Amino acid sequence: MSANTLRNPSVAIIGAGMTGILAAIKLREAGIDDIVVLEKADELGGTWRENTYPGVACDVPSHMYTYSFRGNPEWSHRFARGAEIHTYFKQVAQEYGVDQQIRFGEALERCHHVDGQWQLHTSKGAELTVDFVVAATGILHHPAYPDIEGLDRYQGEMWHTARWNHDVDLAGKRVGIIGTGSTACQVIGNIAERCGQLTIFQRTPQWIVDVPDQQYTEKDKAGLRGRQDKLSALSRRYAMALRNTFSKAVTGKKIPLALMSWAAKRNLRKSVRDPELRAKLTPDYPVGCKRLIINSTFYEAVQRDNVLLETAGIERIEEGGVVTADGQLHEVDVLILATGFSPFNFMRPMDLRGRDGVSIDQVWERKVQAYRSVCLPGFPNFFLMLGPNTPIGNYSVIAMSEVQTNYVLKLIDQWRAGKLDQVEATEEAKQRFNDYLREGMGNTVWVGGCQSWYLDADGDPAMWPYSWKQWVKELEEPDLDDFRKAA
Ligand code: NA7
Repeated sequence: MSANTLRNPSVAIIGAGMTGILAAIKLREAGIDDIVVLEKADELGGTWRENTYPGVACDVPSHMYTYSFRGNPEWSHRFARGAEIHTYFKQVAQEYGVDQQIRFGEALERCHHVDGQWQLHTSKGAELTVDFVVAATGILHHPAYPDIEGLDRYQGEMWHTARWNHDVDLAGKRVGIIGTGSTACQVIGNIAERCGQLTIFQRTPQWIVDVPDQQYTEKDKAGLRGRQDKLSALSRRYAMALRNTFSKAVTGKKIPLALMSWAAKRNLRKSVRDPELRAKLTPDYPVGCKRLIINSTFYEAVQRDNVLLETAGIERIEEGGVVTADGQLHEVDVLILATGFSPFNFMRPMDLRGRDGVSIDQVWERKVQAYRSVCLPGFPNFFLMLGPNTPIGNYSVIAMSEVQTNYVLKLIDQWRAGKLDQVEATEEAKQRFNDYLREGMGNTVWVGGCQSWYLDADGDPAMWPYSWKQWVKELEEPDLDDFRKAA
């Protein structure tokens, strides 16, 4: 079939974050321009729009945290700050004309598969009918609020890190922070000096490695301007380094795992002098079991005179502060919830119904699974970006999304060429894929006995247990035998 006889699909993309922008760019490049991007907020940027807490930065090296086709010579540091990443996505969306296709302030509320197409109803009351839907709704999107007795009784200022209240000045205040994940570590490193007193409520200590956060000079940036070749080479170098260290370590390769463990343990030993404090900060699970934290400010902050690391465990919250298991009331003026996200929500809550009216909540009631992270049996012509078991551990989600977008485009090509009307993975293929994932999980560090956001309700990691290379290979070409044949 020649290019001009190809069918031209209409596509709705849900979400204008990193993956939604990417999907729109790539669809347009493929000659598909009947695209609408529905964005519930008034601005694009996803997680980088929502997370504005002090110290917010990406823990993947900045030159790797870009689209492969559009490097950024302007990064200020090896680990880019949230605001500059947000700016980058806005710039790219503008350069590629994608911003024109975004409908801001319009959430997708209903998405039903009817007579071979998707019928959409938005928060503005609009009704749309499209051939394909791409759910680019992000992973770490729904703040998780802790289930602690009395949380609603607290009378001071309180907020989740993803909803930072910039109207409150922390200077001189008694501040409490619940959690010691990547986010908390960044926040603590940034605010400790300003607070009058900072109490960190730690439930579980975390392993941390310190990768120096080099600041890029004007000369560094000038040398990269207009040089996509150099930017790509830099990105490849970081990607290679991460693949050979973190990615191999977490999937159970002995030498990288030993090196990663050594680096984290050495960092703690070298950074924290007081043996009592060091003991409190020492995890009892293997390095990498929870997502390894890359941070160079937390250990210094936690040793300040105005900072207390409280490990007694939270009993309840009262009007004036936090009561720990030893009965002590820690009075605080501000309480910050650095308690992470609910990653298994994906595009929910949304009234999403596939073929035969089956709802996503029914399909995922027992387990959140997909076929190759991208396709859902029962949901034809519907694709997930960064779906379950995308290999998210300490690697660039942008690189992952590019692989997935390429795969999605190849499936859409089948439709365009008239070979498939309904692109739908079979239940059997999904099951086989998930059995294959399960086989690999036993070798990984995520099943090392810790609790983390990687694990689903059954304690199974929603991660990719094999190598990056293997993942790229699996998504290189769709295996059409795994898709339903036309009726
Ligand atoms: P994380 O990594 O999920 O960390 C959440 C933290 O909050 C962690 O220390 C939790 O302790 C703690 N937490 C959660 N609920 C409670 C309750 N009820 N009581 C006490 N402590 C609690 O989220 P982040 O935002 O830091 O990072 C998420 C990802 O963002 C990160 O991996 C990067 O990819 C970017 P726990 O360890 O569960 O005992």
